[in-house]
Amino acid sequence: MSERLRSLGLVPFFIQQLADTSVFEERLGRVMSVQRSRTTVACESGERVVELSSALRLSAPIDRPVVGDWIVLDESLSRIERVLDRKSLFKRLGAGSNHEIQPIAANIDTLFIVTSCNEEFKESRLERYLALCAEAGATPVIVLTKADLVDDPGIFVDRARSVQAGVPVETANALDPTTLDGVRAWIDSTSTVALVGSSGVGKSTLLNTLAGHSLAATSGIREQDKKGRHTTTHRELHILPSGGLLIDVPGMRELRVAELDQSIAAVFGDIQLLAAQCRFADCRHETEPGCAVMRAIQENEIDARRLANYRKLMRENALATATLAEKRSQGREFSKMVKEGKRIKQKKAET
Ligand SMILES: Nc1nc2c(ncn2[C@@H]2O[C@H](COP(=O)(O)OP(=O)(O)OP(=O)(O)O)[C@@H](O)[C@H]2O)c(=O)[nH]1
Ligand SMILES: [Mg+2]
Ligand SMILES: [Zn+2]
Repeated sequence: MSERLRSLGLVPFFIQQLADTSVFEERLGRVMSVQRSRTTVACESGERVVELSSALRLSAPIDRPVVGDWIVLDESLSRIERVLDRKSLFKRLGAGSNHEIQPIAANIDTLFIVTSCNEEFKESRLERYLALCAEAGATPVIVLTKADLVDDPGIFVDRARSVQAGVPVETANALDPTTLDGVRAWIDSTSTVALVGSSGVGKSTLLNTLAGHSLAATSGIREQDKKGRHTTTHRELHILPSGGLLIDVPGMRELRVAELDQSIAAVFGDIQLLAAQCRFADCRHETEPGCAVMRAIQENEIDARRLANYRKLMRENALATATLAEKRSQGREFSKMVKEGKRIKQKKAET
């Protein structure tokens, strides 16, 4: 395997998908960014802007190349012919009225869920990110930035630790490289880390400080509400000079969930465990007698916010999953109708 492709994160999982690697090496590439119709890939011979094959252009968003993907180019090295199977995929339900699963970043090993030691910090948002991370198949790390701006970052560390047992929490002043040893421990020369979190939490700042020079633009947050200015506008994969791959993801306003029942449950293991002790198997943990979850809330073992968010995510997920299923079946019905129409037309032409 070439050194350059290895430093881009190429591992046997992808090579195994190619019948003859010696032919393919110069045609293999990794998607560094996708900006509208402009797709940039890095390959053995350097970076190039490429097109998509017509089949890929017409495919569903989830099947099109996304940042982090490993792809195979055509012989002229100007068009993506194939997207290799992904090791992991961070995705969400498209924002607004676009009811479609939108891929965010592919083939990530670790997800840095970045949040700040200020009003931006919300347990419910972390729970949402963690559920999406579990579904993606990546290892989550909560990174608490702006630890330099509070007297006691320990309060935020405790709050972050309470969100899901076992998830590592690292604190940082994203502007100061001497505070980043904890964060650095999660980065190695061949793995890929994606940075996600609200606008203004310091994702690009962290990237720049880890790199030792400016790779991405950053800008101040609004003082009155600590909100960011959506400085980063597209997702981009960066290679650190010391090795390691970081995907900087713009702050997302909406992070809707769909099709991830089990992954939500994984984040709320404590509630699941209690629910197993409820008297009724279909207990909704509202007013039912013998409800172990409500009892735990009364006894302050879990907080009401956490249960409310669990319910909210499960409800949102069920609704979105049903809508998606309906949309897909309508799509299938429609293509059946088109096929049937064609068949009748052909029959008529024959007679
Ligand atoms: N004091 C302090 N300031 C920080 C820290 N991290 C980020 N900042 C500042 O916060 C502001 C926003 O940082 P960015 O890196 O642009 O935030 P971002 O997460 O990339 O935001 P988007 O690109 O909009 O998603 C900048 O002014 C940074 O200097 C930190 O740990 N400590
Ligand atoms: Mg940014
Ligand atoms: Zn119950």
